[in-house]
Amino acid sequence: MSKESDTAKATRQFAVALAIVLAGVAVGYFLTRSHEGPRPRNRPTALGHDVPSAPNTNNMVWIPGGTFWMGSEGGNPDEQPVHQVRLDGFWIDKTEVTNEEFEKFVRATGYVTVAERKPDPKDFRGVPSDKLVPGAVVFTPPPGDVSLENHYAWWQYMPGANWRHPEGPDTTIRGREKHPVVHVCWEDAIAYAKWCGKRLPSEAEWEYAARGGQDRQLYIWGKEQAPDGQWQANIWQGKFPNENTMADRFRATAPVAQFAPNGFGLYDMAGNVWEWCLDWYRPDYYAKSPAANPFGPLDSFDPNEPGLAKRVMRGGSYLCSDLYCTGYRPSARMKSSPDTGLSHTGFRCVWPGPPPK
Ligand SMILES: [Ca+2]
Ligand SMILES: [Ca+2]
Repeated sequence: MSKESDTAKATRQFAVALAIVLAGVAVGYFLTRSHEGPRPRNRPTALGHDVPSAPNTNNMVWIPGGTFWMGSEGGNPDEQPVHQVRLDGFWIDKTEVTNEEFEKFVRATGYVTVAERKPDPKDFRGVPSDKLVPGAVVFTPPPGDVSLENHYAWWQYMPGANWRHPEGPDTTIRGREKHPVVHVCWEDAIAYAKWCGKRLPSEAEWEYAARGGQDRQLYIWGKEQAPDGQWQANIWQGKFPNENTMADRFRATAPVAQFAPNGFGLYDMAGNVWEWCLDWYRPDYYAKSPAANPFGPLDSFDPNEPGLAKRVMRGGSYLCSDLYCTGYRPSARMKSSPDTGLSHTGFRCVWPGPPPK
C-alpha cells in the first residue's frame, strides 16, 4: 500500500536533516533512519483521555450500535484477518474538522500546535539548536518523473509551514475556512477533541462509520471506483506525483462535503485528508482484536520502522493515486508518528453517546 504517510516521522526528521545539510552540516540521510536513538517512543500509554461530557451534536450523526466485518480479504496483509466486530452506538462528526472550527479552538485556548513549536533538541541530537526551526512537511510535486519508491522526492520540510500557513509562511487559510485543517498531529487532534468534549474515533468506529452500512464493500459508495464516470471522493487522478488531472475538480484539499455523503450521512470518509484514530498501530492486531468495542493494542509496532510508535490514520487523502495508494478504501490502514502533522492529514471526532431522544 501507500508509503505516502507510512514514513511520516521519517520524512519530518529527514526534512530537518535536509535543512541542516543545506546549511553545510553533513548529517544527511542518516537521521531519517535513526529512530532507535534517544527517544523512548514505544511505551504503552493510556488510550487518550476521559470520556467527555456532552458536546454540541449539531454537526454530528448518531451511528447506531451493531456488528460489521472489519478488514478486507483482498486488501493488504494488515487488513486481515477479516473479523466481525460489535460496537456500541456513538456520535461522529459529519465532516473533517475545518480550519474555521480549529481556529475557534485556538482562539479560545491559545493552543500552539506541534508544528508551530521549536523542535525539541532531545529528538534531534547532534543537530545545532539554531537549525531546529518550527515547520511542517509539505507535499511539493517534483518537476518531472520520479521513482515511486522515493517519497522524499515529493515531501519537503518547510520552515514556517503549519495549519495557518499550509504551504509555508507566505500562504494562508483565508478563503479556505471550510477546508479541513491540516498539519495537525495526533497530539493536536487530542487537544482539540478534549476541548470540545469529544474524543478521536477508535479505528473500528472509524471503519464502521466509513462503511455507511454497506458491509464488505470495496469502496464506501459500493463496488465501482467511479460509477458512470463520476468520481466519488477527492483523491488523485493522473500520474502521481507530478501530473494531477483534477478529474475530481480538486488539486489539493477541497472544502468539506463536496461529494455525496455515505450511507450514514458522513462526508469525505474516503479521501480529502487522512484522519487520525485513537489506536496504536500494529499490523497483527486483527488476529487478536476483542470482538466488542476494540480500542487497539496497548503498544505500537511497525515492521518498517520498529523503533517508532505510530497511531492509526484512515481514509486516504487528495494524494491517493491508484498507481501508488488506495488508502481511500474503507478497510485500508495507515500509520504515523503521533507528533507528526502533514499537509494531507486532519481528523474528525466522536462522542460515545447517549443516543438522540
Ligand atoms: Ca483531487
Ligand atoms: Ca477524509
